[in-house]
Amino acid sequence: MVKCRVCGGTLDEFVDFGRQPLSDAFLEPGRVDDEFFFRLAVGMCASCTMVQLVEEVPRERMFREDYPYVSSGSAVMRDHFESTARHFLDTELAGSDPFIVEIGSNDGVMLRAIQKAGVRHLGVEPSGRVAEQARAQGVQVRHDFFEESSAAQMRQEHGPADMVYAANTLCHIPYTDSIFQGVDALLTPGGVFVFEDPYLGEIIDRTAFDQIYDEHFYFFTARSVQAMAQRFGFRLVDVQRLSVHGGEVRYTLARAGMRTPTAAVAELVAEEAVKGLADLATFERFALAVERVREDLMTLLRRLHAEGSTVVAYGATAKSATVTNFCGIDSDLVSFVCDTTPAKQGRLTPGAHLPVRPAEDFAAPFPDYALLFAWNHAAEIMAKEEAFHGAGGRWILYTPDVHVV
Ligand code: DWN
Ligand code: SAH
Ligand code: ZN
Repeated sequence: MVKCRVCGGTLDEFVDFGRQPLSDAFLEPGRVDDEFFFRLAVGMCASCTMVQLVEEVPRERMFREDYPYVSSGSAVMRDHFESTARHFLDTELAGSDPFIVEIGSNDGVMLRAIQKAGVRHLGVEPSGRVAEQARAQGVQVRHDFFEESSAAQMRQEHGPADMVYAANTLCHIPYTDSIFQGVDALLTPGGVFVFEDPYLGEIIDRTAFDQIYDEHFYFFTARSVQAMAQRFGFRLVDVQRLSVHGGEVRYTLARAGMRTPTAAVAELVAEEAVKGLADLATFERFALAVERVREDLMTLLRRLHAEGSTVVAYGATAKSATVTNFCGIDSDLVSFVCDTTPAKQGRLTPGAHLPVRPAEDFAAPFPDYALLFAWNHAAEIMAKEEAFHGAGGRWILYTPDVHVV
């Protein structure tokens, strides 16, 4: 019986993607035989309603020296984090000599604006190369995993923090007890813990099954975050929906009794009850919708292949590991994936072994069809690649269903 990583309750499994590789382990062409695989399946806790993976991948396998994802690769994300930093500077960090700690600061996409404002900050980032990229821009980074012990040291070295922030990172960390103990050790009495992650409500609405991969351990709702916060002496005091990465929610937590929750919290919790975001039946319907997408996508790709159309993929996302390996997409159906990330180029995608090529190869010449793995950046990419569409090229999307535009 698999137990909930937050509360120890029993997990009800509702979808199984089978054997999957590490989503961000892009392979050197000569080294394809020592890949790590695990069983990717998701369940909901019958007690606290937290939706989570049933199998945990050791963190050191994922967040290594050569972790390839760089947050600054999207202009929309750069803007998002710059305005996030400005918002924090105007609110939580407006007092005297404020201090912010960011968990999973990556290449410093958010903290560099904090640094430019001359505000005390510390990023905590276990992946060496991106941590170094942040430092090269003047951002203070502790090359480490955030957890209880590292947080206690940070408190000793730097004093209390007015806020702890994590974007697209808290959902990556199974060990919530250690995280909350660390946050508790670091925060001032009136401080806040703010984190933003893909929202389960959006994943269900969009049948965005590719948000499910090794690194995404939790799929939050306001209700499950509320229960988790309460367990560790915190309260959910605000929620804000964000449009980035296919739909996220930013959660604000404060110590019990320190802040009055906004109306938005109760509204979102009520909306979730109506949508059935704690009902197993909702997730069983999701699992059926996922099957449908797989069938439709493979039918389309096989037809295009039979017709002699050229198909390449756009964006070697972590998400796409689930799509390629669950659906069975190989390099006969999709000849390569183009991507702007130097660390991914010249490598093969995990499991499916599609070659990754530089973004410039997309236009040399344009394919007939482009499978948009980075669908969460659709507006940015489609605007950038207008010439592709203008030349008759068509985008293939698979969320919420398979369609061509
Ligand atoms: O949660 C996570 C998010 C924040 O980032 C991590 N676990 C891992 C990663 O997930 P992902 O790889 O699915 O994220 P993205 O942002 O959807 O990845 C986009 C990919 O597409 C990157 O490799 C960069 C690339 N790209 C591109 O080639 N041209 C992106 C844009 C915007 C472009 O124009
Ligand atoms: N905040 C960035 C990066 C998200 S990717 C953004 O929103 O774009 C997730 C990041 O979390 C990776 O850089 C990974 O190395 C980091 N990470 C994973 N576990 C962590 C932990 N325990 N403490 C701090 N960072 C962690
Ligand atoms: Zn639970």
